[in-house]
Amino acid sequence: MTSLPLAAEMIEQANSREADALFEDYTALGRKLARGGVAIDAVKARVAGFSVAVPSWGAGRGGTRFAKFPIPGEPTNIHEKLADCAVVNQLCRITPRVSPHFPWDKVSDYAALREEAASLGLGFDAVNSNSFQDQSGQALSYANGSLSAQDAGTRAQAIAHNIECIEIGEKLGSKDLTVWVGDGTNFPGQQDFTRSLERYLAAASEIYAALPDDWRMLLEHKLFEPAFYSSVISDWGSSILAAQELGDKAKCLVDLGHHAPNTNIEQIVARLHRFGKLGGFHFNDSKYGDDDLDSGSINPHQLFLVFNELAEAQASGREFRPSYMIDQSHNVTDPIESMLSSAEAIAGCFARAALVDREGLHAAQEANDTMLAFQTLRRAYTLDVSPILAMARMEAGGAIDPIATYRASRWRARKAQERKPVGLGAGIV
Ligand code: PSV
Ligand code: MN
Repeated sequence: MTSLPLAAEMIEQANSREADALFEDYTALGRKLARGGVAIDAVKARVAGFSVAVPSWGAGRGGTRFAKFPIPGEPTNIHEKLADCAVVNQLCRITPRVSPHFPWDKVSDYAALREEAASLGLGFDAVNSNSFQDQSGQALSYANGSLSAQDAGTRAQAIAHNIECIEIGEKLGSKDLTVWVGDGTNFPGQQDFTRSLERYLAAASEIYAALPDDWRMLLEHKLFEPAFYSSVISDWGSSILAAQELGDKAKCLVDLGHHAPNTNIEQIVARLHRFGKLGGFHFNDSKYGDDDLDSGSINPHQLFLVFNELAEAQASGREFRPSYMIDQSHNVTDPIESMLSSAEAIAGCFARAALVDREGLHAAQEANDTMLAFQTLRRAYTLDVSPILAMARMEAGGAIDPIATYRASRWRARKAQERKPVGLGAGIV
């Protein structure tokens, strides 16, 4: 039986105060879109079908590698994280899956965890392995790498951990394993580029061999950090080459914060899709590096352009099955509010991309009418689609104004009475 964390009446009450204004705004936007031959209800139906997973680790106040500033009522384990993710989904209705990270989210009974999630209206998305950090009691250290480590025993340990993640994921109903390794070097000469990649490929192929038929292995590239001179899977080039070598079930995952500043990420999206290797996303935003800021908070235009390429990809007729996840670390906000804000930004870009006059865009491109092509994108980008998102949310039982309704629920203050305080320290979990 489903038992959602917030009282439905509280959401309905909050909505009743906003509903008239929403209907007015929705009607006005509907008229505007109709002038261009677009039916607003059709766009709303597409938005209603859109979803993005939230990361279990995103439910906590992460931190930078320097410090973290916990808040009272923060979740301290996977059960409390699920409850917070359920609050997010109950309010925004587009985050029905949680992406867990192991061993951070380890429990003794995964069937029970799956049931617990289902009772909160949640399922599980990709499982994430962690061979970028040592755990207490771990036999061998990842200080010198994991899947690409020189030491065969360390590689075997990292392989076994990834296979265990697949086994856990099967119990949770996941279908993807996301593999990000922090492997790389801090000094020129520290490791041989080719030999370390060879070791990574051999180890990754052992994990790949353990994938069930209907699973995918998502390879997440990252330019730097924790390794600051070279990373083994540093960019989409290394990622796609590794995915091609591993096989069909290996795809590439694009974390928006894992590129050099000003990289044309939307073009990478188009390339990966063209070669059948676009596996998924970790949405977040950044100004400098892997800042893990809230989606759309720094560069909403880039997020729109990524979704524009996704809309092109979907229309292309080629296989299109990217998995969407948020990957953020909240240092100074309530994580629930940040996830609500990000989910809205992501869905907003999805909606705007759906509103691009694609035929008009293609015609302008064919005619070399640069300004018209640009303006076709611009027209969609500058639309305020918030009435469409709010209407879809309300109709699904969510909140017209998710953050205001969350604040009115006093969820965090209530949890502060029940949950153990989170310790100080550094790091994202
Ligand atoms: C690495 O920076 C990363 O983006 C990977 O997705 C990790 O698994 C995640 O952050 C959480 O640490
Ligand atoms: Mn990531």
